[in-house]
Amino acid sequence: PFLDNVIHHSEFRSGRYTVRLIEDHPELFIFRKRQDRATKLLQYISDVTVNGSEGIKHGVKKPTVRLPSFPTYRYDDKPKPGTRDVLLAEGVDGLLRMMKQSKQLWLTDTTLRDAHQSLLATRMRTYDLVRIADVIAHETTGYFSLEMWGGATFDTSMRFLKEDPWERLAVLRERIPNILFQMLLRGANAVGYKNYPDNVVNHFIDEAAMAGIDVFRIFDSLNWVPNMAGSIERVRHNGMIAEAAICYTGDLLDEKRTKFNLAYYVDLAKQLEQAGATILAIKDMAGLLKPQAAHLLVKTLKEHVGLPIHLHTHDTAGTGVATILQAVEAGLDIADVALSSMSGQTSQPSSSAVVASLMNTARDTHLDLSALRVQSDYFSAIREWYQPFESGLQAGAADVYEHEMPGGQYTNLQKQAESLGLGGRFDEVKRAYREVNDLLGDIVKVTPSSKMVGDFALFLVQNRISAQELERRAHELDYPASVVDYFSGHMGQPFGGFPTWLQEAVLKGRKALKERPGAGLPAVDFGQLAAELKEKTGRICTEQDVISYALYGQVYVDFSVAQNRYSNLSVLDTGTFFYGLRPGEEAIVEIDRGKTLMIRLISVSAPRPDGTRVVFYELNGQPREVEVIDQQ
Ligand code: 3PY
Ligand code: ZN
Repeated sequence: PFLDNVIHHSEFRSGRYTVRLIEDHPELFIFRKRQDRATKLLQYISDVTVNGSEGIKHGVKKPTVRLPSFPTYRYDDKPKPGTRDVLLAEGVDGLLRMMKQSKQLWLTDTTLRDAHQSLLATRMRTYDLVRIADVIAHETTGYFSLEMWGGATFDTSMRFLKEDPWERLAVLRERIPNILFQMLLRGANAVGYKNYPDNVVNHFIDEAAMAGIDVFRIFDSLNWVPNMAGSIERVRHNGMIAEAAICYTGDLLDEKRTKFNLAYYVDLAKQLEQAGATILAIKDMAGLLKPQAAHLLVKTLKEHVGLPIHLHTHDTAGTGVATILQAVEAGLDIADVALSSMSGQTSQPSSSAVVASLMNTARDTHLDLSALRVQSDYFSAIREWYQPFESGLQAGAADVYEHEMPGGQYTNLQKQAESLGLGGRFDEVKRAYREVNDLLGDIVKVTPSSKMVGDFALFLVQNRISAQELERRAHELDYPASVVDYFSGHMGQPFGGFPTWLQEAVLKGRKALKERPGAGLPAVDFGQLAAELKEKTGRICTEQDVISYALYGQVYVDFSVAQNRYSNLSVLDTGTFFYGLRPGEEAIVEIDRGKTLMIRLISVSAPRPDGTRVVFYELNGQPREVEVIDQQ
């Protein structure tokens, strides 16, 4: 077990360990009890088979998935060197120099994070990502980076998938050592929905850098630089790439919408350059940046700041590829795309469309279309498993210019609406979303401000209150917690300030913060937190566990309890994880390298008088039975 601990330790995996690894890390001597993992996994499969899983009701038809063939590699096959090798050998400056000299357009593939956050409510499991990881490392080495962590993946993996986000990072890092890994960091909100104490954000950045994140895209949900400066500095302190983002909203080309104009973005970009950003990102989280506006914005920013520019857009209305190409005309350095089967609509524009468009031009990306196709075919097949999380949209929709909802929020808000019984009234929710934006004085909407606008919109729809009625009755209402938080200044300060009438109505005499919230939050005592966590979970925790707990509290505890009950569920194939097994079906589960369980479900008994059923299996040829409470 000691050797096991060492080889799984993040510093050991990242190759950044020193000879003092063992002395500096007492947790290496913590040996988790050997558990009967087979029994725990059978318990999970039985629970799902009888009762369904989160978001998928019992009885939903299990899709048939036929995986296309793709190349396989031996463990000791080394992929060709990529951008990460340049970063490790020549540092940040060396990497930027190399990129500039190359003249090509560089691409970030978002399939492993934003694409599935935007299309499938962030539900894609580590199991499915890892299986294609070797192919990515070997066949598409020429990316700038892979966005594979952060945003909602941290929350969703623990809350819904019962997976450890740190484990996802570790296993992908091991398989893809050569391409930069990029994460989305919500500045002072880290990977959560509220401002955290500075030492939590700093500690999170340190651990993420050590575990293998190279590029941190840092943004603030109100474009408020004081909430980003600390993260930029900390990423730099770790020797990593601080990509600071300006969030784009409104419409630069619309002369009637003057609040977020060119001067606003240039000023913001200059402040971020001053704060120490390595790269400037334009984060068009909703897909509102039209092609000509992208040209104007990139060209103007290039005239005023000296940083490479990285464009992130969503293809919601269908303008994504055109937007990227116009930005390339204006000198864009890096663009975000997703594999074609995971692109379009609320996701990123298609990588193959961009690669093909630039082929044989001065900005040729040098990526291979057939290699992209193999990966796209893989995701096209496994996407079937995630059918219940699809938005139901058949094509792009220009109503995004009305509601301005971030792509990454769309399917998540839809799920939130369904859970409140408002699934059939989502059009009303989208309209209310826009009305709330107008009531707030037109604000930047991205996590967590977008979550607040979404909560506010759901509140209005659920209570059947129109925007006009709200204006009349503002003082009588009790608002959702996130709305109170926003008006209390706990997310920072919006550009142009709060509408006073609404702020007074929401706060009802409570005081609003004007300062940076993190500055007033007491530092967290991680030692005390570790002790508390041990008490709650009965487990001795690693530094990563403690950080997850500091960020996610009860969500982490629930996840940890689920892990104690079921063991590590990321070993299960996705069909079994979401839909369980039918009589006669088999799951082959590799619980450790070379250690495999053959699980065959034989039958499920009728309910007994006490409400339980018995599920009969063959486990590696031996009969086993598991009792489950039927909750249907
Ligand atoms: C997130 O913060 O999760 C986002 O994707 C914002 O666009
Ligand atoms: Zn996005």
